[in-house]
Amino acid sequence: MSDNIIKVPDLGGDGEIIEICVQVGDRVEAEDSLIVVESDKASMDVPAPFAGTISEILVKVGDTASEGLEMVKLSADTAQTKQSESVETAAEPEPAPESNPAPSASSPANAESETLVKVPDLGGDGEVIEICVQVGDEIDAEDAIIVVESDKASMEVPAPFAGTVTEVLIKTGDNAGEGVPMIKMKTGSAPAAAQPTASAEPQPAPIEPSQNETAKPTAAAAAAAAADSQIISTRNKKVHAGPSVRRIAREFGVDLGEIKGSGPRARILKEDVQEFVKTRLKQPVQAAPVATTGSGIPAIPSIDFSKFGPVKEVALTRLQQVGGANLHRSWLNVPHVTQFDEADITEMEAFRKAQKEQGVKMTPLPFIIKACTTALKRMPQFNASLNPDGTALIYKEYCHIGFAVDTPDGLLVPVIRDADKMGLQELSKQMVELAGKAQQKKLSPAEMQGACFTISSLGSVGGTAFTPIVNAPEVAILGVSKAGLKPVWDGSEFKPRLMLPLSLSYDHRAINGADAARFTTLLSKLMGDIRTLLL
Ligand code: CAO
Repeated sequence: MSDNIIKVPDLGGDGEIIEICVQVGDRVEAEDSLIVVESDKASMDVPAPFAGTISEILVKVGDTASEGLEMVKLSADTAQTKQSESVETAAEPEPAPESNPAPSASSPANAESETLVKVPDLGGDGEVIEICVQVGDEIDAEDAIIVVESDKASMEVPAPFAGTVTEVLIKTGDNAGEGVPMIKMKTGSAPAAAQPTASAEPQPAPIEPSQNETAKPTAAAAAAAAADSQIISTRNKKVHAGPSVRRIAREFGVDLGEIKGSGPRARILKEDVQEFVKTRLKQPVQAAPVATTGSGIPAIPSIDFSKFGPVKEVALTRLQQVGGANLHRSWLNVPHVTQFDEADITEMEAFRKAQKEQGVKMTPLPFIIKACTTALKRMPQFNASLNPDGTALIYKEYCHIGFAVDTPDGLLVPVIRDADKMGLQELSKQMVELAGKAQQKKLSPAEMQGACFTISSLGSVGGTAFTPIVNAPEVAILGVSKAGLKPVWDGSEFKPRLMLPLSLSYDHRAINGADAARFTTLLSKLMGDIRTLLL
């Protein structure tokens, strides 16, 4: 065992250490994350260059991670010491040895040096179907140099760094096997992102951007590019587009199948996507996405139903369109799970009916809202939202409850503010008032905002269970179905009990399954004995 000081490699700029992923005594494998660094562009894991045991940590969260900063001491196994020495050298800002370049590019050692860029490992051979550069072109890192087509996919081979093309050594029709020279490039300076890392030799990758950046023509990057730039069929149409164009299209939610490419072989260029988005923005509001979705999701083919029989097309109301788009967004973004349960509301119903006889009309819903606010107080993780990047839970110290109202124009969700501070009668009054306003289209935007948790009651309609869609960024929604009499075993005999079906859908990123089961169990308990609501 020997101690090796592991230093921060060239990250292409400074960043702040936001996480230390190891502790003294930890055994790490090569490539395991040591620290996470955040710059203004991305957060990146800095991996261990070889396997070993952490003997000392030399940095702390908040430190500036500059190139050469000593991060940890790593005791390598004896067998690995030799490799570790070269690793430490590699972590120093020294040029890569010219004699053993990575398969993709020889590293530019000096400013203005000419660099031979070769085809990286693409996971198999393919035919060059397009040359994307000419002599004299100034290209950026990741710009496509050639397009290779195999029997599985077409893929762009990106430039490993920015520079000027000085010679093109490959032509269409050539076989693009690993190591085939593609172009020569002149670089102004030795760029960090272009440092060749992955190769047949297990060299340490100095850094791996965690945000899906593929700056280096590694085997993994090539595979990702291959997957990304596969010729996909959208609306029964083949599209040619590279990874960067596909990324932009995904960001804008654009279906590439709708775009006519202006590049060679109808290839879709960045400008085509930008132009498409500009044109779309000028058009009136789009209907909720039905046949096409973007985000790389296969589109549902549009069908002429009149081929099969008479049809009539009726436009969705604006409310249905907007509501549909919101539901679709939640459905796509939130990993949903639904927890089912039943509450014995026999006693609650007896109380409600007694109240009714005395002239206090109330449906079960105010009781359900009351039970929910009480449960939300006890389990505040349900009265919360994930922050936008999903790294923290924002707990709300208020408790506003949304409830779904079915109107002829579509679904509306008015919000009862500070529902936790109200008694049953006040809740009932608010509910009736807001539901009435919803029916008459008189709800103000403020009356539909700020909910922490939503209830969707189909109890007056029927059904035994359903899976409601979480009203994101809320983290859970309670679906309520129709209560019915069921024989329930009380330990000595079956008794007829009025059972209320509950369906709790939740965002599994924020809520774990056990807590969801605890929440519905708590709700059942509270509704089973409404005296507990007073506690
Ligand atoms: N089980 C059995 N009976 C129920 C019940 C339940 N879970 N919930 C309500 N009922 C009964 C009520 O008690 C009432 O009967 P009585 O007059 O005899 O007391 C009857 O059903 C009608 O109730 P209601 O619909 O007038 O009142 P509500 O408080 O239950 O609901 C509101 C109000 C606005 C939520 C409801 O009218 C509504 O719009 N629900 C639809 C919500 C919806 O569409 N959700 C789906 C969203 S996802 O697409």
